[in-house]
Amino acid sequence: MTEITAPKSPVTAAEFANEIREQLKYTQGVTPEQAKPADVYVAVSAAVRRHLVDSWMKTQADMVNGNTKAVGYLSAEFLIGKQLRNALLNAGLTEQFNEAVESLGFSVQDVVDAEYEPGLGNGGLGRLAACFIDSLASLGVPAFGYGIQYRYGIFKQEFDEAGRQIETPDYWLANEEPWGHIDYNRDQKVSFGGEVVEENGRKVWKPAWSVRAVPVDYMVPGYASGRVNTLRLWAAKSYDEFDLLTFNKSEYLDAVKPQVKAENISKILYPEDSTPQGKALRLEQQYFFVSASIHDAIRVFYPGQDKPDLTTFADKITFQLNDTHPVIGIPELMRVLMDEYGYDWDTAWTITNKTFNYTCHTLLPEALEVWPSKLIGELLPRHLEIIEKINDQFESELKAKGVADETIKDMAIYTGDSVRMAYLATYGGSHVNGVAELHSQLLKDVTLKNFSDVYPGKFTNVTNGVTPRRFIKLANPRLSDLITEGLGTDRWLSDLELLKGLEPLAADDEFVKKFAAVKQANKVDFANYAKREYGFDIDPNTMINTMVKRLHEYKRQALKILALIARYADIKSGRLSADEVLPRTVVFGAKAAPGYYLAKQTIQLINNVARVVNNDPDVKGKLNVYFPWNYNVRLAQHLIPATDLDEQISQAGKEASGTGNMKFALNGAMTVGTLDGANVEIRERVGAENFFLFGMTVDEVDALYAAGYDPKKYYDANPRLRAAIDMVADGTFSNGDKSVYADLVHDWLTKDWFMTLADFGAYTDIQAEIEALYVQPLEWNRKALINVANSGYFSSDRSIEDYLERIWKTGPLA
Ligand code: TH1
Repeated sequence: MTEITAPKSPVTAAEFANEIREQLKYTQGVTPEQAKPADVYVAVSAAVRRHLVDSWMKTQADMVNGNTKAVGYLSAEFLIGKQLRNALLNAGLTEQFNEAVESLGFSVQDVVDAEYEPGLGNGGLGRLAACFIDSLASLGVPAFGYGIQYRYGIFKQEFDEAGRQIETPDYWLANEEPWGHIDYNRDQKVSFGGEVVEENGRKVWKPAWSVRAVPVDYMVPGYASGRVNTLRLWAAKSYDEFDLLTFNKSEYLDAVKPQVKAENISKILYPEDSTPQGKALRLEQQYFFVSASIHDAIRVFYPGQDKPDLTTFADKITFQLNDTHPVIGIPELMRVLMDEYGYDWDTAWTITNKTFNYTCHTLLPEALEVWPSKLIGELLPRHLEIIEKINDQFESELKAKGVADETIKDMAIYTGDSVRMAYLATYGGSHVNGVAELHSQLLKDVTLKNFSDVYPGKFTNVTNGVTPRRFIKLANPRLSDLITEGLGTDRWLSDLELLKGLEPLAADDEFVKKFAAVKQANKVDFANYAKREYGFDIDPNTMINTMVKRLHEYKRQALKILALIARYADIKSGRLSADEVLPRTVVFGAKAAPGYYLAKQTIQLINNVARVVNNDPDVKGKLNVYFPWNYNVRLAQHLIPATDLDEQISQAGKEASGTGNMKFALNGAMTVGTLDGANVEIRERVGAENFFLFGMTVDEVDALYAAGYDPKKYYDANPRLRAAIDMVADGTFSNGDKSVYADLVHDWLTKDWFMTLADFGAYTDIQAEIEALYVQPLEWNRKALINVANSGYFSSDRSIEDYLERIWKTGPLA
């Protein structure tokens, strides 16, 4: 008997179909006969939302009236993906939806396809925030996600004829968006600029301009918890519509200037990943959402109170700072407590310190935000004063602790010229965490070493995780069914460590064959999807080898493409005979920041290698390369379940965690990877014999830097590497034009900052091991299944439980 704990439907399919009809009629004003799939999509979404409203209201009421501290997850990015299927799953309405839609004469696929994916994040950091709010709701923990409703999300990626990346705006709000509820009556005023004056011995900020922050609420339904939390994304609106006087003088553009300025704040997501973009508008965005959120929390938790007792604030809500982007919240809460509510400095500091915690997501020192003091002074003059005072207090504290003057200088939050947001966050909050064991260790030993020496108790680790609801249940229904069959229960969806129960089944050949059949069926599905969406002809009987992530030098897409070129050259030159070659389909997905020159050259190179290889009869059926454009959550959900081999090949010490690595392992892909980020922990759990490890360790990387790294040596010593680089240089992938990749080649041979050339040999060597296993499907799949069985730890539910215990000190609603 299989135990099923999934949420039960509140209605029958026929009743749900009626609800859809009602929505179509009374809200959208169309008959089922007139309706298009997009109308049905809107109607269904509204109908599901109605099923969630009672739980949503009850969750809010229990949160405000009870004694359970809430979590406020402050994040500039929430990469939530499409909403409909996830909402249906959590409302227990999936089957009713399928039947109802068909009974209305529509195809389920068409209705689901009508949803436009919101791209309100860049990559791992934004997707992590989305997984975390899903887990918080599923665990029944009261929480708000607080962020920005950008009008334009991450750019849409296209490729031109030459294979170059073209960015086009992502206007995701072009059609009706049924999930976000705009609540004009719960708006907040956010002010900027002006000056600080003294009035009656008190500092008073006289801002120069203000914008209206309007909340747009998204329900965040938990899985089988009966709880629905809120993702509150702020949209910027102008207080001044337009200046009628100016308009009447026919100066139409000038008349709308204030409006444009205000609304620009939430207009666009910055497309940089892992690097800061030092722009005034970015600081405006950060302050905008953080200020609105802090005021919103006071409104929510002290309803109707003019003089609330905010000394209890840290018992009502704990704010998690998702990287440095919301760190301006620390001086903002200080200002609110002192200037708006009259608390003294010390009381305000105690509350602020208890309220905030900081997650650092990177190790690249250049990626920690540093703002020019001048900019902060112009935009937020009162905050700059507060930051200076925090810095003074910090210096005295360090002196009193006997820290050397030199070290105190190195640790300055405020240097005079600039403000270091990571340092402000570390001092201003109670806890600091990294996102994988290795990363947290390096944070303590390197990036924030001085801070960890003085405040060792502040530092902790919380290894990232991913939600099994979206990334197994929704993305991979076949595997989900097989897991449930194997375990005899579907409880693994809310307790992923139960996957461990699959381990004995890895010894059962019949079960392993079923597991292999799931992968094969997923590959066929993906091939069809790739044909339909991109026009690709993927052969599902080849190994599907995937590398999807942002394009960044440290992630080393260059290593993959050079190895691929070497393989191509091997076949061309006859070094490898055709029947020695294991047929492979390599799939890339990656966006490059628009201003990141080498990353964009790498994209162009991948596209042109694909063009040359896929059109060369000499390698036909042996090697194919595809680069579907515009990698996003939807594509991830199709591609990950179909992947045999996943690439996690960053330079050791550079990838803070990675979360794609977890999604692939959980979906039964094998990983080829370095000892970096969460790869280390994945390998520990699935077993060294079930993971393809290669490459230098952090210590070896450091030693090689120290000894003086010269990439040219590796080029000279390895003929296959040399051949590959020479082909890029000589125009093989640019119709003979040697200039196209000249800068990329020059960088490889003279700088190679992330030691791609040094790891090339180890990376190509391990391919033999990979292929020797792949030709034994039963053994390959046995190992892949062992990966699934031992990856339950990488559920974001476990990450959230770690946050609750180590940092937030709160739990589920009673
Ligand atoms: C990523 C990290 O690179 C990745 O290793 C990690 O798994 C993920 O965060 C989640 O923790 C980062 N994304 C960003 C984005 C910006 C700035 C810094 C980072 S670090 C904009």
